[in-house]
Amino acid sequence: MSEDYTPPPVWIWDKANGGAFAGVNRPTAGAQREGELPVGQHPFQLYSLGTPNGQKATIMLEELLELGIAEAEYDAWMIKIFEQDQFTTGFVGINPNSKIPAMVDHSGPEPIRVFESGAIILHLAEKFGKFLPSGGKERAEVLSWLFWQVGSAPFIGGGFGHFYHYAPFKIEYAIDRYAMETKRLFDVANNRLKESRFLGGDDYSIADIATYPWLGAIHRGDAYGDAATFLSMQEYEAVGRWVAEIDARPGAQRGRIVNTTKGPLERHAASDFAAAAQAAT
Ligand SMILES: N[C@@H](CCC(=O)N[C@@H](CS)C(=O)NCC(=O)O)C(=O)O
Repeated sequence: MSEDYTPPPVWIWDKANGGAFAGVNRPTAGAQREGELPVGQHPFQLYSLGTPNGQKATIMLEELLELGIAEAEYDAWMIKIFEQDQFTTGFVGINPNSKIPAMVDHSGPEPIRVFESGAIILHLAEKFGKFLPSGGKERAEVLSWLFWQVGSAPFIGGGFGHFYHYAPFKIEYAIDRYAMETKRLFDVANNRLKESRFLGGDDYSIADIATYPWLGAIHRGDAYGDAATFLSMQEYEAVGRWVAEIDARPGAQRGRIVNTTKGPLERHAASDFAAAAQAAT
């Protein structure tokens, strides 16, 4: 592997080239081993991990529970992506893309699988009529910001985060390209949040739930080493105001720590948060 590289006529997979993700990434899809998914008692079964994409689903579920909607009770099972849990027959059966989060909705006559974080929070918003306006320009605005986030996340994570933090050597061209795009995305959000309390409008919505785990982690300095300094996060004051407002929401606080070492590794009941906090002391 070298920085001075001329592509051959045909690309051939070299396992050693994956850097931090060498054990995970493959150029093929599909199950790699047998394995069933556990199923708990609650209507929603979530198979995930507490990464920003995983947090979108758990924040949404915890926000619904915070509203007193008991029908949104869920079991969160941990999918250890570095141990290749996403390649079992069970997981691939609910997400052919082998990425967390994936969910099964058991609340109806037959189980419904939902994969892709954006699809999961949209499914829940529609099911419970929460965090998504019912129509008109308000709904269009929330969906626009939701899909903006889903489309942008790979430039931040797979682009900037990968080349700035995880890549085995630092490539200036790649870091420049994705730092520029990540800063541009922060500026898009900052401009919007200067004129609007939340991304979709006056009310907190699934657009915020999708975007907050990504922008919040970088703005707070919790992601990719010292990325907050590198990307001059102090320039994005309106994003900081919005992150602080969501940081204070109990549902967001709980949702951020599910399936992480800071909270319950698996979540099956509200009491799991207190148990995890006590175990940590
Ligand atoms: N577009 C997907 C992306 C999900 C995603 O990238 N998940 C990562 C963790 S954040 C994953 O499961 N990676 C495992 C792998 O690539 O094998 C979504 O939003 O749900």
